[in-house]
Amino acid sequence: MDVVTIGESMVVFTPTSDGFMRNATQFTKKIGGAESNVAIGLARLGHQAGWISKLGDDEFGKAILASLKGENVDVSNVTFDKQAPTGIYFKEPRRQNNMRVYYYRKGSAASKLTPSDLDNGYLSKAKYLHITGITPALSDSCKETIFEAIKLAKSNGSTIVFDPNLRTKLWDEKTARATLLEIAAEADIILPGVAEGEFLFGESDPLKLGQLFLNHGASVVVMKMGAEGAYYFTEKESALIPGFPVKQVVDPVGAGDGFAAGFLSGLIDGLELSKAVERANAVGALVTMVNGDVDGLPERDEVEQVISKNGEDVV
Ligand code: KDG
Repeated sequence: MDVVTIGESMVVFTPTSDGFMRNATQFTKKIGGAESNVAIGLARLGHQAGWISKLGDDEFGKAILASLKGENVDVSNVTFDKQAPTGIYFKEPRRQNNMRVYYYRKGSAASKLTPSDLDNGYLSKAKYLHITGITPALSDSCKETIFEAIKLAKSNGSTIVFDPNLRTKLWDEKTARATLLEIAAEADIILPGVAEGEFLFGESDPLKLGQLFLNHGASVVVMKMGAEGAYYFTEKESALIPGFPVKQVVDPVGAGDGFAAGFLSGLIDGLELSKAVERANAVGALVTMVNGDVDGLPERDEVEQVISKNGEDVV
């Protein structure tokens, strides 16, 4: 297994009409969840990805499982909870780059994950453990599960990749900051955005933030800069890798997960850091051009084309 990830996937409803959702009469139904988005992104690029989760034993849970299976994500460590439902969320597109989200996920099946859902034999097969700051926000038992997974991954020698994915709707800021910093200290690779860095360290200069994350424990920091691209930092080197041009952002949700999938894909393929970040930028850009959290995730030839034509196909 190249990457194993742990988290909640939900059914996503989006109004088919513009304007406030209160006036909507029709919705599209898709699926989304940061960690399963990354797993799908990796599978589409030809890698072996496993997703650990809990789903409700309901129609939406079955839909999510079928989608992930259809994407060739390993779901052997996904279980159904008989009592709790699959989470739901709604996306309300307001303007370009402005998407409101409304969660209906409190008490969901995924929030019932506990450390006993982790199979160390399974985790030990993973070269990379991918975790985000969403899962520990879901419940105390989810938080314990994440820290247990980190402990097991460390003892197995897996590389821990952490995307802070700050979701202030899910927890209070003080707990969020303390928990995300605690996880960041355990991570080998961290993929923050500048706003997340500012939230954690009170610093908005990306260069200073890069160093702060390194001092905090990561050996590789990749700071997402939106359309500008991304900086990478190690103790030895740092550089800004420019992003690919996107004429119109259709749906920004999931771009960070595409970025993570592209970056991990580069590392798995043994690319040097600058090239892995370039692949991450390309996948992130492609995701923003399509409606849906996973719908724009590309297959390998599309990414290669975009990179070789320096974004020409993206415009
Ligand atoms: O990164 C995209 C995710 O935000 C989306 O797929 C839903 O997991 C989700 C969340 O918690 O917001």
